[in-house]
Amino acid sequence: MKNVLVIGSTGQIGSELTMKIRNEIPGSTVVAGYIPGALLAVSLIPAEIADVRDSKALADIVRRYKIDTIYNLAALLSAVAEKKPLLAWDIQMNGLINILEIAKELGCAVFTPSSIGSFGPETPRKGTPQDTIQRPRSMYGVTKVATELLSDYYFHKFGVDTRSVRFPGLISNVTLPGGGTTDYAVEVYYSAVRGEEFVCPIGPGTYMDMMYMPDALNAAVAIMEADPSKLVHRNSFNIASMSFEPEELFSKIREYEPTLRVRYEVDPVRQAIANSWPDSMDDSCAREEWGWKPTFDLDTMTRDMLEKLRKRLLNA
Ligand code: AKB
Repeated sequence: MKNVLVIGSTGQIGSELTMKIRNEIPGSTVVAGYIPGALLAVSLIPAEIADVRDSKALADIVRRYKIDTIYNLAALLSAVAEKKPLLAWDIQMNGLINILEIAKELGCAVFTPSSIGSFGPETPRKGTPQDTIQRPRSMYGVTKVATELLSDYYFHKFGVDTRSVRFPGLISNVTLPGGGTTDYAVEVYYSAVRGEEFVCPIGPGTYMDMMYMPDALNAAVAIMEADPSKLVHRNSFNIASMSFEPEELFSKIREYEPTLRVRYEVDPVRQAIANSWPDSMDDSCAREEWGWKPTFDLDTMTRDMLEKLRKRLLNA
């Protein structure tokens, strides 16, 4: 990776990934792709408007900056994709095929994340295997399975270097997610630090895989840097670090913020999606094929989240 384009650079993953690659990959140029109207931090420059649906403009950026690796992070998350399924399809699928065509023509590697959302109710819930039933019932999930298949198709058919991981719910203290099923696990930390009551849209007992952002960013970089001769799989690898249900998360936060108050107001759309997702994935293929290893668990993540948010939100 030398000249990298991050599409969706103002989003939850993109805002941190852009800086990480710049800081950690020596000699890299990272172009921050954003859509008009997005709030662009000055630190993200060089930046270019990069709408995945505008393939001519994208190809122009790739040519001008001699891009060799594209991180395609443009997506509507699961709950919002249920409300706008056609827009989700347009961004996730038409956008992806534009990127893959450009990659084929101009010789780029492509990372397009998949998700626990690519699984469905028939998938084994515990220890979800790498290769298993993927029959999601949400539009987000449908686009994620299609993303995996299309990315593998471009690899096998045209030799495009596509690779990716299935992200769990991502928890970060920097940029808030928007419209996901797992967002509650981020938002509750903000409520805890602000001393506000948290209204939880996901019911007690609902387990989902979750991950702290630093581990997710490590995975996104490591998979693209991995030795291709060791990769049996490509699109996409299960990666896991922790799985919890809301009460376990709240008890952990209360160890450090004892006054956290929570009330449940279950959102039927998010709950139905969460019920169809795995409880915990088996990530042994990622560990074996490219050395994946998470560094945060629920306790270390909670301490770090609270410390960073107290500093940022309360100056404490
Ligand atoms: C969502 O909840 O939609 C995302 C995901 C798990 O892919 N965070």
